[in-house]
Amino acid sequence: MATSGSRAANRRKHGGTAVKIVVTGPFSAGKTTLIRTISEITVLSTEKDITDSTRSRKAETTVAMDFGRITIDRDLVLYLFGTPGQDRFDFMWEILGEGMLGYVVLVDSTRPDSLEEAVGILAAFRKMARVPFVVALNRSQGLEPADEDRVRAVLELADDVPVVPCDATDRESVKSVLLALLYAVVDQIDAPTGATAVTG
Ligand SMILES: Nc1nc2c(ncn2[C@@H]2O[C@H](COP(=O)(O)OP(=O)(O)OP(=O)(O)O)[C@@H](O)[C@H]2O)c(=O)[nH]1
Ligand SMILES: [Mg+2]
Repeated sequence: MATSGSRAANRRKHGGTAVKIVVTGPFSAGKTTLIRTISEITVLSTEKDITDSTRSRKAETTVAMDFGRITIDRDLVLYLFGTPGQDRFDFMWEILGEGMLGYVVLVDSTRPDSLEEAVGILAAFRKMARVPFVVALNRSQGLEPADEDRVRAVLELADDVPVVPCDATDRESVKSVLLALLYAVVDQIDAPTGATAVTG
């Protein structure tokens, strides 16, 4: 006889949905940090020492991917894939984007060039899949309307794309970024023309 406990375990194993979320964005935006902050498993990272001129900004960079996991509830598990930020590793973007439900574009709000770098990355991701995404502004204390307007203009965002402030080192903040993305996914499923975009 199956107890309710074993039924629940079974459901977790067989009935829960695991979805893939990608965290992308420019060099040093905080992608690896964000995934390490929220993951319930030890993050698999592929960081290597930097040897070129960008070394002055930090010692290591992601060369292939980060991988983490967060359980939202019994029925929903997010697998988080972080991309490299340097475009010499951009061949990984498409590999990591395969089958994603949605993605986060993380930008360092303290560096103007980070937003400029995000333009090309976002163009590549938009071309790859018409799935929902959110733009998260790391290292920002709140979000001034003028800052949001600038981000929306530079990235040419539609009104329904969320722009959210973020602290990649803070678990609650990272959680709110992921929830904003999940709400955007649900909104797109609910929208009359959205269902095909999510699956296509
Ligand atoms: N204070 C502060 N530091 C941060 C935050 N996010 C990241 N950092 C620091 O910024 C540096 C870069 O963060 P990473 O997580 O390596 O950035 P990344 O986007 O994975 O970088 P690449 O993989 O090289 O593109 C690290 O030294 C982090 O500790 C943040 O929200 N606040
Ligand atoms: Mg990284």
